[in-house]
Amino acid sequence: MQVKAAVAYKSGTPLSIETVELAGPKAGEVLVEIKASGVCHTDAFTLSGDDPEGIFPAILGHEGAGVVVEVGAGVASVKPGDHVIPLYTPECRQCEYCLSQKTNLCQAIRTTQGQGVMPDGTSRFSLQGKPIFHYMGTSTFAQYTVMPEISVAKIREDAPFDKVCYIGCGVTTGIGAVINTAKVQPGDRVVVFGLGGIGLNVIQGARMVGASMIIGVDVNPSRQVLAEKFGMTHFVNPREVDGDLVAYLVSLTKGGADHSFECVGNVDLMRQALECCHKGWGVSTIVGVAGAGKEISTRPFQLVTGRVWKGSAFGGARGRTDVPRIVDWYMEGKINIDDLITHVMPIEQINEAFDLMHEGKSIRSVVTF
Ligand code: NAD
Ligand code: AHE
Ligand code: ZN
Repeated sequence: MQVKAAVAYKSGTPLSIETVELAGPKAGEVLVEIKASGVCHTDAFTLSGDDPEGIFPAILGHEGAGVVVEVGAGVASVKPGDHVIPLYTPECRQCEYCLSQKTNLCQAIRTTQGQGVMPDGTSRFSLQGKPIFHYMGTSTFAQYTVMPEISVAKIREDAPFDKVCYIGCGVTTGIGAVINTAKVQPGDRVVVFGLGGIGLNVIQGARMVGASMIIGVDVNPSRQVLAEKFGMTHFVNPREVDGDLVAYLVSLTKGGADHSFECVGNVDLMRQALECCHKGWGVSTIVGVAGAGKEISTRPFQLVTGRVWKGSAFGGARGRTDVPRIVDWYMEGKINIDDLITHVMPIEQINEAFDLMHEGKSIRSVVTF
């Protein structure tokens, strides 16, 4: 079939709206009509050329919601008409990783997903006979996309696509990092570096679990008002701090944070996030994605003296199990998504969504089809 899609031809250039060819789902795959898709900083990261796995031409997008249109042979868990959220972290429930119950990082299709193809090694997308690569197994910047069955979470049908698409990455990543990965406890003092689409969800999660102090750190002062609405108790603009930021945060938290989260993707901030943690027990969770060639560093003494460095992908969530529950939380009013979706636009204007992100003017832009 012919489908409208935003194609990334090469790194560092705007996306191009094209009509591309999409082949139907093969065995174990599903064809999904994407109704809405958020634009995450990771899409911009890959488009910038900083992603070691970046591969072009590709159809980016990994924060979508839509409807199953057709299923391939052997697909049993979803049927045409089902509403779904695509999962860049699938959940096969059969691989060593899924069965371990120690991680959400299902590895059933990770190799081919990273190569931009379906599990059989081929792409379903093409243009003028040449393949276009899939992205993160989802490619939600297309009106229709094909995914493995294990890469979709079935959700309730009364949930609005243009809101719950954000659960496909940002909401789940932020709240999940707090609940699943860090396991923040009531009364904990929390520091969040980066108050964008992910960091504000970390703040929302920290408030949900009863953190007593939630400090937000961002160089963009316009983030303060919204962050306070989501539960931030103190705002710190590093550019307005006299002297060392780490010492300032340790003092503000009266000895160091119980938990910190890096939600920017900057390795210098990752070090500050670790070092502002409390001696003996503070845990720092890296959520931000750093570019090719970047490495983190600290004095090993920071770890010897009890600080812990962790990382979190997709908030430690098992998508097919956890995503429908998070959609329920939204529909029950337990979490706020609406105030974080600052811009909605047709797919034709997707490059404006990237501009707004880079200018610090949006939290989440959602494109619709
Ligand atoms: P965003 O652009 O919405 O927000 C980034 C925020 O960081 C902005 O508010 C910006 O002002 C702030 N910032 C930039 N430089 C800063 C500095 N030096 N000090 C303090 N604040 C600074 O991005 P996002 O969508 O929230 O994504 C954040 C990061 O999380 C990205 O690296 C993204 O790739 C990553 N991410 C990771 C996962 C995961 O599963 N681990 C999932 C989604 C996104
Ligand atoms: N491909 C990059 C890493 C990108 C990355 O870390 N992706 C996160 C999700 S970001 C969503 O916005 C993730 O889940 N990673 C786990 C995985 O298996 O990809 C690189 O550095 O090569
Ligand atoms: Zn994302």
